[in-house]
Amino acid sequence: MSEHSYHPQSLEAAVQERWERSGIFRAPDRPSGEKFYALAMFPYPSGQLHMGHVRNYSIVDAIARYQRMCGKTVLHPMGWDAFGLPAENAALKNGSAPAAWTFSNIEHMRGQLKRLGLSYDWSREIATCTPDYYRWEQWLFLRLWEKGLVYQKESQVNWDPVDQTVLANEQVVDGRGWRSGALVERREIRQWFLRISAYADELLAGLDTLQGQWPDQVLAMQRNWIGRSEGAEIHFPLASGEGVIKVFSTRPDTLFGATYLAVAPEHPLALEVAEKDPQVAAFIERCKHVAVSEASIETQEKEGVPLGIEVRHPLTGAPLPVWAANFVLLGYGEGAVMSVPAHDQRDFEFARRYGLPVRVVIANGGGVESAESLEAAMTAPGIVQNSPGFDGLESEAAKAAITAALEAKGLGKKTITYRLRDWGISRQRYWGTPIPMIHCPHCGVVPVPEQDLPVVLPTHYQLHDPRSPLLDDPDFLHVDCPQCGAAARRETDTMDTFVESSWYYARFACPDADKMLDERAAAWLPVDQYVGGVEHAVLHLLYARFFNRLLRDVGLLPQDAQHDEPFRRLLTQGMVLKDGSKMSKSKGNTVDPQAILDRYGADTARLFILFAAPPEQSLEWSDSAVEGAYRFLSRIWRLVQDYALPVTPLPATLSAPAAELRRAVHQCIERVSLNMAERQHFNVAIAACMELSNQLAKTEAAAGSDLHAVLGEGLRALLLLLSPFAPHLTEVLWERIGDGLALATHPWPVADPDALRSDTINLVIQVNGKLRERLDFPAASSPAELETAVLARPEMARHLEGKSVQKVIVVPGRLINIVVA
Ligand code: ANZ
Ligand code: ZN
Repeated sequence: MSEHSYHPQSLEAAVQERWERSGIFRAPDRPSGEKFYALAMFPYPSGQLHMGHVRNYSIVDAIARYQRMCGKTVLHPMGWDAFGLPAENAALKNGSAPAAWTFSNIEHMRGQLKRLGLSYDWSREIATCTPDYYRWEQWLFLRLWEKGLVYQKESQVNWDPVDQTVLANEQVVDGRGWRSGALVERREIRQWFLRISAYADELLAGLDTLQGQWPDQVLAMQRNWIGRSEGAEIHFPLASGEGVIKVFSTRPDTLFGATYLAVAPEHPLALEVAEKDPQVAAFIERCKHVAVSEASIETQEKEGVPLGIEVRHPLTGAPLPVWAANFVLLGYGEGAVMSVPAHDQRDFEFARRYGLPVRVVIANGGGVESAESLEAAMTAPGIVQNSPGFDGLESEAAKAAITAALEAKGLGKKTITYRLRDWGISRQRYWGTPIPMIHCPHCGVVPVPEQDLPVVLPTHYQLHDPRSPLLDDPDFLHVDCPQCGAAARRETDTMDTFVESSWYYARFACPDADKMLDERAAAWLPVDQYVGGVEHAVLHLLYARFFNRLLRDVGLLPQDAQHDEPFRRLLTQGMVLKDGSKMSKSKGNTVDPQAILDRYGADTARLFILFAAPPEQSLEWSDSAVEGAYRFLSRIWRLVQDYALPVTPLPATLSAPAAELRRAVHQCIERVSLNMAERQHFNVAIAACMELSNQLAKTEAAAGSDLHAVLGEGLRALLLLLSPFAPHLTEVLWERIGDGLALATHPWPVADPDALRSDTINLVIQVNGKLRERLDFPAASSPAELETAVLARPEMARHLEGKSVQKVIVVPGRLINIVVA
């Protein structure tokens, strides 16, 4: 290695080895002083790092390094989200075992991450597919079962009739099995659910505490997903015989406008009628072929069929017909709706189509609309009419009054409904955490006793078809019932892999604990800065927020506001694009990070990716900008190598050029610091460093001069400021011109207010409001002094010739306007 040229490969390897030996990035068990927990969403070990990873980890590493230099005790861990379908698919394709495939991918990717020089505490590495990790998930599952937060219910799956297996949604392509090509069928099977709905209110309220710390868009998506609706549960007694139909409505003020009821096609009442009525049965059958998603239900043609049943209006007793309709969701509210065609558009279209009555009960501004002339529903709130006993009330007041009247008759109550459904965690897949339950022919469902945990997932199978090998393994399946001792069968469902990623951030604090979490978790949590893709805006982040509360409620995290939320601040990084579209294997437009590392080194890759765009925006790949980042680092290299040592201390007073250079140095410190902490616009921070480096490069200073001393201070500052982005290069250069302290833990530079203060100010000179000149003046000049100085300038004579000065306006710090006539 020549001392005079920049060779990133050997330089970076040497620095990384030094970091590893010194353990400088090890976090202590408990933070001393102020802590900072920096975390990137951990990767799935697919085999190769892609640019999205590089971006994500470069962002977090810059933040972690900055915080470390600010004196905080930093935790910055890394691990692997290692269960999931791709391992099974790969195993089917090339005959490898999923475990072997996964671990060899981890090996390779760990090497790539180390090559990037990320400041991880590798002693905390976690792979979620190891029993040491997933056993705690099984342990928690048992606790939640005891608390009634786990239950089983029938739920639909995609069934591949040829491969005889349940398919994940992503394995269904155009309605067919990805492997067999067979038409997929819907099947109902019993599955396991976590009762996240019990936390809906708390999960919603918690979002308020994240305001300003999480992107608004993510908060809005979470709010929508939880979907809180205030309204009333209303009971309509069946006209013949016993019982009621319950509906949920957000508009009890429109109760007198209800002209019929509509129930979901799978509503028990519809199913009952279908047994005797072939027309109803045929309708229900037709509805089954529409996907169960809300989106497809919203967009379909609204259809229905009368059930031949009547209910009575809860307040007037008037008879209303009951229909089954395809737009009513079984899983929402009560699975039934009171239809108010005059004030709900869906109900309106349905009523017009089937000739059902329309009754206007909300006055819209001026006159009363006649039901016949309505062309669309009037959905706005207003003044209630046609509602005996409630006429003249405003909608909000009418809601309360009508709900109270229902409550008095025992036919309704105020209620809140959430869109959030319970979390189905059963997967009929092999490569996942076994659900620790046993099915006994006598006792039913029996939990695995705690002392028998973990239920270890066997890893020796060769996969030949997509069916879970657990189903055919007698050693796994057969177990004695823990309650009665009879021959019983182990549960073969495994957990959704979102379960593993719902608590890994807490386990990083205590990866070797002999319980799920120990008190180190409370000491390190919450994560101070979390960074990942916006594609996780809803599910992963919601599940992690849910789990954090579960961990609290089983006593593993403290009951205080400080620990309610797992991630204090969230940054969602933008995508990496090439030629305007997302870099992805399927598009064939990827750039392999390995190739960039081999050619330019890690510092260039990191610097490019942080300089190319603010972190939350998408980033367009550019070969020439990568080249530019490399050239910039090479220039820094030369600049520092060319500096004539030693760096001498600053003299007490500086000449004007030295003071000016020093001001530039400290302005740069100020700008970079602001963009590291608050704004997180690393691109602006790097641009400021580039600007300063140009200025330093232009400075010619004789050794021993005050300018030379300031140049030395400037180069040191530059290395400190650049170190979160290009940690290897800066560390090697720091050895040459630094102050002897280790760079990675060196105090972050602070802008000196004295240096920022300028001796001169630059003012605009106007004549009658027109810009004539820009001039430097001593900063301490009074308005009178400024006026005299300007008027005395020979250059002004030209503008003032033949005119008389009426007055001179001085706007301090900005401009001087000479008004002439
Ligand atoms: C009567 C009514 C009158 C309604 C009116 C709206 C306007 P959000 O706000 O999304 O919670 N609804 C209730 N259960 C339903 C189900 N299972 N499937 C489809 N629709 C259902 O929506 C609540 C409203 O959606 C409820 O208020 C109900 O219609 C309908 F002028 O009741 B409303
Ligand atoms: Zn038993």
